Amino acid sequence: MAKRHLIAAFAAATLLAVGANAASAQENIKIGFLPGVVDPFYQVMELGVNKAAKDLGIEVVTQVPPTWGVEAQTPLLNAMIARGDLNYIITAPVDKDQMVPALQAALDAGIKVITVDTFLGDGDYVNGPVTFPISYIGSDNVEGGRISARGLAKAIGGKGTVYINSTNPNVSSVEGREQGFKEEMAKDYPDITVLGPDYNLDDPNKAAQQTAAVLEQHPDLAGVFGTNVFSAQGAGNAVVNAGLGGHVQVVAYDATKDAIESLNKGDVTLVLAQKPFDMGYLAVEFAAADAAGVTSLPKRVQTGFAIIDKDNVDDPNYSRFIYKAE
Ligand code: T6T
Repeated sequence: MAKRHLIAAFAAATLLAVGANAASAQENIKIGFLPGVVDPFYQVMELGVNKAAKDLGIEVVTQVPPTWGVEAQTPLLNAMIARGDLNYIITAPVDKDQMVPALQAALDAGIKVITVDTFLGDGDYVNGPVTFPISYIGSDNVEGGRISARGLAKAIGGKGTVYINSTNPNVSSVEGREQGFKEEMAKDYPDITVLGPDYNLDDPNKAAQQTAAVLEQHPDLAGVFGTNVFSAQGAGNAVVNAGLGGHVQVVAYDATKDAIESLNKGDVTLVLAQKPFDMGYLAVEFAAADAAGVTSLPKRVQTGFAIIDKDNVDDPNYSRFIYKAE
């Protein structure tokens, strides 16, 4: 064989070998997916995880906590570690500090961690207090809070009292939303007073009761910001039950069908759609890339928003981001 052909044959064989290694790295990894709770947001994220797993030929084991909290998420995480067959865990930590030791234990057991939607520590996995996760893939929730503040301020004509209903303290996602909302109101809207947050522990009934109490105490309430699916749902129901639908403006984080129905009825002003499908899909791709030897994965990926109002809700460029879990 001429030298030229020998070199070509060697190069082809090397490429094949690299390809085979990459393929086997993907085929051999097994991923655990542990979201925050059962809700439409994480159901769509699971669709993204499963689609990427199918596309890449990777096995995924999913466990979903029935309620939001460290006491519900930790035993499922421990069980995932105890299986002994997982290489990666993709998870939304339900508390930015309290979930650190259990996830550090996963790493110590040889399982690499990617966080989606929520972060550990301060979310800066390069210079912050927690750096062991491969990446944090999720929305810029502080910016989402600012967008919500601007939307609500505009809807109430730049003055009045507004109220935040949220889930739990120390959850990076909703904490960021509250922070961005308050900062934006303090910066640009001196005639708006912000009440809350009240914490509903991710229970829509509690959110409704809390909002009903605020409506009673503040009959002049102009607007409500619900920082996630169940906060917005409960707070929105309280507004409607008080006969104030369309009068008290509601901004809803998370584009569930329920939120969009309320938008169409005029009971909700603005809906922020996150991109949970992208978060799930990208996280699986990151695990596969890491297993294949990629070393330059970004430690932070922002997935963006679609901001849905009554003028664009039927535009497919926006409506495609409504959470459809089936
Ligand atoms: O808003 C999402 C998620 O981003 C948040 O971390 C927790 O609540 C949701 O899952 C919606 O219920």
